[in-house]
Amino acid sequence: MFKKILIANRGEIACRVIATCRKLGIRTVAVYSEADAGARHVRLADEAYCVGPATSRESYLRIDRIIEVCKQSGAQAVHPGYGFLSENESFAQACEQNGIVFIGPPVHSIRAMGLKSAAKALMQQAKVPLVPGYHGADQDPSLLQREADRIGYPVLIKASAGGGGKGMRVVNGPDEFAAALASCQREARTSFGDDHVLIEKYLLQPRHIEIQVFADKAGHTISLNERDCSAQRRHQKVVEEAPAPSVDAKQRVAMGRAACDAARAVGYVGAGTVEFIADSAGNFYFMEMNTRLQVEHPVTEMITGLDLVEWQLRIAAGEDLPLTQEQVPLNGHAIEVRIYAEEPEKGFLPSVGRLACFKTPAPSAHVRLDTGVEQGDEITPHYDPMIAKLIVWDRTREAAIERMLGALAETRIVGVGHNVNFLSRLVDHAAFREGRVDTGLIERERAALMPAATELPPEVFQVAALAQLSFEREQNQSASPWSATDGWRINGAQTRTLQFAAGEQTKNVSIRYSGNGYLIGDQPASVQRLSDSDLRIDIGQRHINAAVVKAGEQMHVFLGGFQHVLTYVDPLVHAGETEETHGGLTAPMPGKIIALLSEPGAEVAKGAPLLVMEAMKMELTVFAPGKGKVVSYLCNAGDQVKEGVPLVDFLASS
Ligand code: MV4
Repeated sequence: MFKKILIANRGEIACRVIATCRKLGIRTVAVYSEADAGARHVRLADEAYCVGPATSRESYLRIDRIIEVCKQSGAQAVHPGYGFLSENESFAQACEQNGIVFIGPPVHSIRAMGLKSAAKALMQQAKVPLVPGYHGADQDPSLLQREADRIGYPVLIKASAGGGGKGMRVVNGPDEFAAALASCQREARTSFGDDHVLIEKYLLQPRHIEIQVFADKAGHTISLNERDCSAQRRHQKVVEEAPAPSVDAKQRVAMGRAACDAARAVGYVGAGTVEFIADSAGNFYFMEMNTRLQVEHPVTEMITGLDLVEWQLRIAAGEDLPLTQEQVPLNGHAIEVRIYAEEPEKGFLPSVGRLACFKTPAPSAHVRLDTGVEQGDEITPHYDPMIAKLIVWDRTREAAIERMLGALAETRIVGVGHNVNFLSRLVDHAAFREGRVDTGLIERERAALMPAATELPPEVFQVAALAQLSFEREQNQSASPWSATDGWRINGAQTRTLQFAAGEQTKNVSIRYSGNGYLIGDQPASVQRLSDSDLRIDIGQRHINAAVVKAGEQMHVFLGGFQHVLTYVDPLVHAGETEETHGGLTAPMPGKIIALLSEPGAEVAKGAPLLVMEAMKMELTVFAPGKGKVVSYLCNAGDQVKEGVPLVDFLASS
């Protein structure tokens, strides 16, 4: 086994790999960008080296620097994690040339799966089921049109060099084909430098089911069951689970065999994932093979009890697979959700900021949390906005769903926008509970998953008000008794009215002081602090367990499994203020302008989409803040913009 390895990655996956290395007594070398100098993976590793500025291209993607650090530190092998250099042939090759073991498949396997058309031809030879289609070398447009007509509409045109949903066009009929082909080729040429396409029958509402495979250098290849990753939003996976609710034992064996055939066909070694799409009739078809460890590998670990990173290390060090196909366990059910720094309420706008509060459920046999950040760390705009993966396990799928809802309810994140409430609604949704998950679910159910801001229950405001009083009381206890600012003592009044705002809604809560407690209306109320944020509240006969975290004027109320954000309108802070008018429209974060959606002079309604930009690997839309006029655009498609740069000269109408 290796004595020391380098981890060419950051964030949660770097931390994940370090954990297994520690267990096996392997020393770890981290690399980091200037933006990550204080990151958790740097804190956990035995040694760490800066490889460049924040931009990935200048740091985590610098093959030369990473090889240099291997030599300098004496690392014998490199674990690439996922993303960055994990599926980069040149990197795997550079490792080999420098006598460093690449903890991943051989260069030829990465190359064979990199090009879709060539991979499909190989899969056809290996008798792996393929979606009916055309993947030939002849790219004559009239031939492609004839092939599409033969396959039957709808068809999907895919860029051969594409992946992860980029460079695809759905074509619904023969007369749409030529234009869609031209547009797909144009995108493929600019994005991948290769305009080769293939054509497939387009399956409606498929499930995304993938098989984890492992192969050793002796040629043994086995599958470790499937994962269902159908719950996606714009090709970003949101929830993954194992086993797949739609797959029975027979189909599992068939898919496992097909996946092993696919891996053998490219001489695979190490951990890999063979992606299939499956229709409602139980047919499944090869899509692509990911030649790396995947983000969602923990659900497979939970149902098999195996450490997949340990297997990767052992195989890379030349050991044989420790189990035969028949010995692979499948116990219970595991679900993973990806907690992202993004705001579902604002069109999933990525969010950046410092994690003022980051509390997660305690790890156990049922709950696992993989993360690269801790409370106090910052989510920056430079990398993927994933904050953490929350993984649960239980005996049955139903029990795992309840575990997940409980774990999400215990998760408290303040300081950046996040999708925890959204995840709770998704996992609790009837379609998800019933296992009716396909790739269109989130889009179809967006109204249920992102309910328009409704009036919050009065209880939320009452909890916030009681929490505010308890915070004030605590502050005053540590100061001189004469500095007490409780409204009723200053004014000698018996009633204190606290004002809160939540979205468009404002609410006053009046609380009367009564002996050693409070009265809300005619209900006696009390509040007890259990920790810095946990509260035990009694209102009338009701006991309420809640938590309230203050961040400036914001009060984050965690109640009944959901997080509510209120603003406490502190009269001392707001004295003398006048209402602010809306400012210009500026870039919410650094990124690239993708498209302008309106035109100068256009009169638009509140919420009208004005432009699309790409930031943190996500597309985000900038909307009109109110009814008004687009005076002019201050940017063009293709521009790289810094945070805060004005994008649109917008004139709000009164
Ligand atoms: C498809 C398809 C329907 N029919 N191919 C999207 C990403 C890439 N890996 C393959 N993708 C798809 N290929 C045919 N012939 C639908 C998708 C697809 C999809 C696949 C898996 C998970 C989510 C998806 C979301 C939209 C479309």
